[in-house]
Amino acid sequence: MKRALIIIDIQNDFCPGGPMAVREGDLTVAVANRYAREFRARGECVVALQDWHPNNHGSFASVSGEPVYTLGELNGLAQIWWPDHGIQGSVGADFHPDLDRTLIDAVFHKGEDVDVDSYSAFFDNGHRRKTELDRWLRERDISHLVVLGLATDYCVKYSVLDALELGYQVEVVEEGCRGVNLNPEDSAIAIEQMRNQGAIII
Ligand code: VGL
Ligand code: ZN
Repeated sequence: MKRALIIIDIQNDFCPGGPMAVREGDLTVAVANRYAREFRARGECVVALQDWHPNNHGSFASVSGEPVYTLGELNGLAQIWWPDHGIQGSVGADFHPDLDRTLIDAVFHKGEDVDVDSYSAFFDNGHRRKTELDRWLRERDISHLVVLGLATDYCVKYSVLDALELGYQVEVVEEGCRGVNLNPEDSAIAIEQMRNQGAIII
């Protein structure tokens, strides 16, 4: 059984001070670094994801003209209109400065297609297109994922649910995750959904 650590979207825009700040988002950094050091010390892989949108991404409230954090529809899929975030090449899209990049073996991007949002590390929200992550993991016979990062109720949740569906064993490091919580219960509900689908919450 080979394992990989999957670090989800620990980017400046999702940390305090950013346009889409997740409360205590920056507290995930030390946890990520600690796990990453342990994985590397055992010769296991560390992978990081980045939300990586073009500046006119269809999920942006600035593009739809709707108020931020309200619900609408983008190409037939339910869509929350987000503040501009994760713009390719911007400082905001960069990893948090304290995240130790020297421990990361591979970086994967998601959300590059303007027409569809992409919370999961594996698929867009319409499950039409797949990132390279699944193939990269399979090529290395990695069957067990340890997941942490931002945000519990969006990118962490959808990445974990897709990973379970793809047949991975998944552990979620709860202390290494924080949520957007548009409704205060959202992260707790997300943790329960992940657990119900077979994830082990540690
Ligand atoms: C995320 C909403 C939109 C996340 C990214 O990283 O959880 N959520 N884009
Ligand atoms: Zn996004």
